[in-house]
Amino acid sequence: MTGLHGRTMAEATPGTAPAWRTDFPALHQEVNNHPLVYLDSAASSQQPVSVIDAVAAYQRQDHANVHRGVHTLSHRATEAYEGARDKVVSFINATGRSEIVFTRGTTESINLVAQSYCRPALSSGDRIVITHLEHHSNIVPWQILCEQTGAELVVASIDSAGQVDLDEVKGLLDGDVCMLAIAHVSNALGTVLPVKSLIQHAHSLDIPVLLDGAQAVPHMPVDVQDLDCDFYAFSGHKMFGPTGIGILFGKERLLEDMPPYQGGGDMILEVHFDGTTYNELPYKFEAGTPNISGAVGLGAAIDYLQVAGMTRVAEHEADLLAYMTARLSDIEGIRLIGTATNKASVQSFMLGDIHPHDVGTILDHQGVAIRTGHHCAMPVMDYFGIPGTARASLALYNTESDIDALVTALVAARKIFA
Ligand code: 7TS
Repeated sequence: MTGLHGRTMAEATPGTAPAWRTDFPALHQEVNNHPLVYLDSAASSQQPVSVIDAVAAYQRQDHANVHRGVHTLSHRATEAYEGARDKVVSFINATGRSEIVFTRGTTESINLVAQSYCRPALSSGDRIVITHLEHHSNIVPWQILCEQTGAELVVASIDSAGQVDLDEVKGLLDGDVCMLAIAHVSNALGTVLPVKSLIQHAHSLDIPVLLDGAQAVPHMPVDVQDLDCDFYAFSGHKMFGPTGIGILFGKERLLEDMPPYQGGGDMILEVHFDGTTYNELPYKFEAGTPNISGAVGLGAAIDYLQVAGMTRVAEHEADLLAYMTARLSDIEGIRLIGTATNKASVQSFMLGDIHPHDVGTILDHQGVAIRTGHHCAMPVMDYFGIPGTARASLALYNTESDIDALVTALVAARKIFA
């Protein structure tokens, strides 16, 4: 197989980015008469052929509803669905299946915690602490909760590099705080937050911690027992799996005490008009027919990442991010947004006074896919006083030649607007 970048399978060393690239069919196409350079994995990553094939095989042979049939296909579908849950358990080192709830994505996972864990416990005067760099998914569910309960949302500030101040966040935590909900990695800025230290401090005050791991899980090893977080939310489609499937990890003793988030089939043991008993974990939180093929694809994506090795992925992306930052810094008139000391996989920037959307459009004409706009992090844009940024985001399949193509396209964009 020859990719558009001229590499052959024979040249690609196994376990390196060029080899990983060959596994992703979508990367090997032309867009606007240029080889596609995909630098938008923070929005959604591409899928390896093993994921595409696993979903297709499931759809062709094994599809039926789960947990409810005596027939063979229903058994196969149940095995595939529950097998995917086992893969998640091992991938993030949860203590067991009861701690892994399948959801639609990070967004639903966070809403579930807000409504099921926090809402029954909250009263007026209680506080939820987040940071200024959160994705809207980790802002709006808490705003809704505050409207419902009279609780207060407290926001820890960021500095001009896009970092949170550990001591400031710690200073916001006291006995009235019922949740610290923070990103593990910022999607707009790439900042890696000092989550372990914050979790330790929060726990010393009996405050539970939710981590939004949407931008961490595809890029670094994540061990929820080592982190000791209480909840961890992430999405399948940012980790080389399908859309519409996500995960909520929750510590079993917390999930056990939480009421169901939604009612319906599968989440019950018995239903009578004089009372209903709920199913055991994690099914209590999975009302209705779930996204079975999504789970199958997610399981295959986890298999792919386990073989790739998350430490190797993290090392590759760290090298690539350093290369991208250095190359972008050399472009005349560029302003990098998000320059934290500890970063992962993302670089936002402004190119002179060219509107980010214009930058994105000109890059697309050259086959380079980046995201432009507020990245669902409007408060970050407010802080920097800008309407949005252009953002290049990396995944394991990117290479230095992708960065070179980005830089060439940006230099061309500057000339057009000069
Ligand atoms: N949290 C973070 C940190 C994210 O980056 C995203 C999606 C979400 C939550 C929501 O995930 P979902 O799968 O439930 O939608 N981030 C982006 C992005 O950066 N560009 O498009 C989506």
